[in-house]
Amino acid sequence: SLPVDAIRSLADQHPKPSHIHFQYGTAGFRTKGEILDSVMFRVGILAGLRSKKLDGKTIGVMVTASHNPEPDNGVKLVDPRGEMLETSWEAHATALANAKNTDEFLAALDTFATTLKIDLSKPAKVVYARDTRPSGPALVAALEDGIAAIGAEGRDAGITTTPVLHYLVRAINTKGTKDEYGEDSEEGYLRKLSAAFKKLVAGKSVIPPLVVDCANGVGAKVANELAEYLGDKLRLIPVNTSTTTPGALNNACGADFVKTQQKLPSLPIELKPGQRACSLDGDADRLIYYYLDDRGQFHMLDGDKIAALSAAFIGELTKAAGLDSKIRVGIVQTAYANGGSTKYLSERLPVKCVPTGVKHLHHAAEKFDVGVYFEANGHGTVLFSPQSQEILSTYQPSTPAQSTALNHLINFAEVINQTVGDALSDMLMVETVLAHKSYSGEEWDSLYVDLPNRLVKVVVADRNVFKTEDAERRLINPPGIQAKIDDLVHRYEGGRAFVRPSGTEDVVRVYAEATVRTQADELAYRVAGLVY
Ligand code: NG1
Ligand code: ZN
Repeated sequence: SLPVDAIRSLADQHPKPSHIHFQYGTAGFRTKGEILDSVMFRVGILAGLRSKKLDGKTIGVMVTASHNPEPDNGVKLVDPRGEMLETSWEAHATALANAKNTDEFLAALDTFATTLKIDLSKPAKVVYARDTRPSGPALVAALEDGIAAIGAEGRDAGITTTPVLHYLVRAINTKGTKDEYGEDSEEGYLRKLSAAFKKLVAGKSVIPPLVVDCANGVGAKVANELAEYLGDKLRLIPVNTSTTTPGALNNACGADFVKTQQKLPSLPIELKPGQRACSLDGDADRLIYYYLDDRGQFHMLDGDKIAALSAAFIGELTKAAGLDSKIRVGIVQTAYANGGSTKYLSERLPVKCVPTGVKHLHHAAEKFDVGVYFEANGHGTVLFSPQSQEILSTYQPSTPAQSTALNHLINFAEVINQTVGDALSDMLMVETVLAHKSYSGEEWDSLYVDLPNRLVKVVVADRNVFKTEDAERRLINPPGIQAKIDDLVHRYEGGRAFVRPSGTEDVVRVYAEATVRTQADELAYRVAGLVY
């Protein structure tokens, strides 16, 4: 049965603020850090119960608000394979977080454990980490109270990136099995990635140094460590690494800033023409590249460009290895993918469009032998199915060229963090492809031309009335609006626009693209006018 007394006495120390409704959204709970104490405590208990439900497998908890402002914070659960929490548990998390007081919370827990048939006598293990936000330590303390209250064993992974935490969860749960993912430590992660990268670029000419904007967040710590492991193979220049300067996190820098502002972040060094640089977001699970051309003009290489670069390369490798009939490469995008990328990719490979949110992308990518998924904002990874991993490890190449390609594929699967989007791992993947193809940023950029686009937020009375279909590309409610959007879109050359409620902010997002910059802007603002 539930350790009611232990839970009660600790729960009383973490009361829920009365006027607030919490929601487990696409990125877990996310709001101002100062109101999250009760949520953290309850998530600790929930993680313990999830672990018990899954026979004592280790569950992950990440405390971060990613690219959001410094005063924000958040928390999300990670399932045993390093993936996002199973969808059906999101509603349970929301219900538990909103129980009004300790009595209601205990009653909700009891019903929950009974309905889900959770065997409370099972052991429970939780591994947790946080980013660099000032609200982090207190929130982790509340989380630890929850973990202790349910009698789970907690492991503190300290301050690290979201993708490292996901990696840890998978590594811990596969330890000693034939699917062992890697050593279950941050060093193990760094060793795995850097070793695979070094094999991939062995014999390639010297790679020019890479500026890495760390958004003044936790990525700075791991990027600095990675730089040591990589040494001369790839000289990283981590910048925006001020993790203790108040207000610096994600401020005028980082992947989200670059993507949404479509301009250079503030950098302490000047980029030379053609020199490539990249930005991580506040928890290092998003990556955006860019460079300035000879005229000083800014060029962004976003998640779509990363998908195009890497998918094409994997396709070439499978062909060169003689495996193209056995290993089918596919791409998963969302409605935010630039129309230019969708055109380029669908002429070459199968492309699937799914609703926003990593879990949708991840699950769709699992249906391919090798599934490449990226959100335009730079969150993404590549998944090798168990069958294709099996093929790679047993295949007998018949020529030296096939053998080389096979080894590259094997190392490619190692350099990629297959649990979740990982800025640093994706960066090594990009650098691998650039080195193999001897591409500059400009050559990579020229794979296809991005359509000018504009993303705007609209604050509405109730975003929940906005309902979509067709992977969020069409609005079905409020009635009548989609017809008006269609009308507008037809008037713009290369026009495309859609409206959807955000899953992480209390806003509705409007996206528009068109052949000409001013037209894309105009279309976005006119569509926004329809929902306002
Ligand atoms: P919402 O707020 O639902 O648009 C945002 C991003 C998603 C995803 C999630 C989770 C955009 C337009 N949306 O979702 O792609 O990354 O946050 O962090 O970038
Ligand atoms: Zn993030």
